[in-house]
Amino acid sequence: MHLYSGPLSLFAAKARIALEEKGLAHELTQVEWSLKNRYEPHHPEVAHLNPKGEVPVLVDGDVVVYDSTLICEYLEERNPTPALFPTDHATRARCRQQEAAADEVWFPHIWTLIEARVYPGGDPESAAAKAACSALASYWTQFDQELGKADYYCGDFSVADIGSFIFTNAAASFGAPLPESCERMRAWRDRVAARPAVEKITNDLNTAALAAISA
Ligand SMILES: N[C@@H](CCC(=O)N[C@@H](CS)C(=O)NCC(=O)O)C(=O)O
Repeated sequence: MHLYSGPLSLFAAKARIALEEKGLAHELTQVEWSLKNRYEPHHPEVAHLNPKGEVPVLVDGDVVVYDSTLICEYLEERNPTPALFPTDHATRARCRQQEAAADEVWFPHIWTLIEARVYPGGDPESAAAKAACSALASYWTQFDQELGKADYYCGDFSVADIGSFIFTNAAASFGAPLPESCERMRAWRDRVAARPAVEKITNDLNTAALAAISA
């Protein structure tokens, strides 16, 4: 298998963690990214394989899958163990819903913070950045309550934890950390961070972030 990733791509990090958790051998291509040009020009293979021009893209023989959510689902069906999705339909739906919420409800606010804090011309004190921090704070409180006493969001570790962790971790770097009041979520974050697969990919993201800052 071959994964096209991006050194700072949070979506690609989700796919990378799933591959590592399942212990699946793969080659990795990190496409170019810079503060100035972002992903332009797109990597030619990514442009060819994904009409959206985005990473991650997984190539497995003749099979091409783009989109982190679909890649995680493909990997689960290809290699069901260790499982990254719950088995019963209701918990599986809850898992998928949280993974989608992290991508589509949390991430837009994190993107607002990235634009405000990382890219030239952004204003970390803007009304939009403040609104993003306050929206994320309410999602953290909600997640903390939903987690209850469970170690992981759906009981066992799943893709809901992968996506939620990646975006929670990024949000903390961009001004929306977990408050002390979210004790259960903070313990969950530490538990997820300590998993070898997660630690490996988080270290790669941190190294890439440092390189981008000092470039
Ligand atoms: N929904 C997609 C989102 C993927 C995405 O937004 N990828 C970004 C990097 S994090 C990208 O490749 N952007 C290319 C561009 O902006 O041109 C997924 O889950 O994989």
